[in-house]
Amino acid sequence: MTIGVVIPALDEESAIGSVVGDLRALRNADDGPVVDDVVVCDNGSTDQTARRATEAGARIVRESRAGYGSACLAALAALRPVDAVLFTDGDHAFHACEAPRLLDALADGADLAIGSRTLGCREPGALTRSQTFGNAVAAVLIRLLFGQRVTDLGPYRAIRTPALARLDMADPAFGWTVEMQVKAIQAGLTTVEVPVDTRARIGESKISGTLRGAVGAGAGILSTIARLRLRGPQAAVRAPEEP
Ligand SMILES: Nc1nc2c(ncn2[C@@H]2O[C@H](COP(=O)(O)OP(=O)(O)O)[C@@H](O)[C@H]2O)c(=O)[nH]1
Ligand SMILES: [Mg+2]
Repeated sequence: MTIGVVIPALDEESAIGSVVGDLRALRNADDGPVVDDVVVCDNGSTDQTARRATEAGARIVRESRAGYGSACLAALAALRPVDAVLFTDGDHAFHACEAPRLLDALADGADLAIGSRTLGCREPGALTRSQTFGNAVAAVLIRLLFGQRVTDLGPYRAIRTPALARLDMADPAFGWTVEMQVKAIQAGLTTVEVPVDTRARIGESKISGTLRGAVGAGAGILSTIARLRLRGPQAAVRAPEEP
């Protein structure tokens, strides 16, 4: 399987070099690279994020529309053709060495492998209270409204490219992660959770560590869940492509 990596990054100059470098350094059993392409989407960083990412071996795209989902969409559009996409954050919260476990889950037949932070070990400070609370609420809602047990909306995840194409991802902001999970349920895709460990991030949180970010993320997640429930499965996903 060829693998492309998507990393949304906003002012992550102190972390992004290690994030990209660690992914680029991963080797499979044949000593070949595990990841074939790494695209960092920078939308509006005022620091050296783009330069550090490029030096470490990533390609950069810039997106003028702010937001986590916009950044992911722009990076996806720039990615070379690959069999599967790995999403990770640019803040050093996740361990690159755990990426092969997410990718193995795809090789074993899953369409979508979500890295669950609640099933893994968390360093002190790795998850804020608002993240833990928001995840718990979202997990209950997904179980009640869509009938699937989930433990996390973790952003560290891998998905097969044809499955991703079916989901017609669109959320420009913080609803992105839950949109993917809920649409995957609606499309009847096979989703598995893989425990991942979480470190305390390098640098300042842009989302859950600020009041504005936490409220925005909470509202974005809840409104996405409500919207997808109201629209129903037919409207939410594309039919599989003809072979
Ligand atoms: N491109 C882009 N990246 C963002 C934006 N907001 C957050 N990020 C990135 O998304 C990832 C997760 O954000 P983070 O601040 O760690 O959120 P937290 O883990 O909820 O505290 C990091 O790589 C951020 O740099 C945004 O508006 N645009
Ligand atoms: Mg983070």
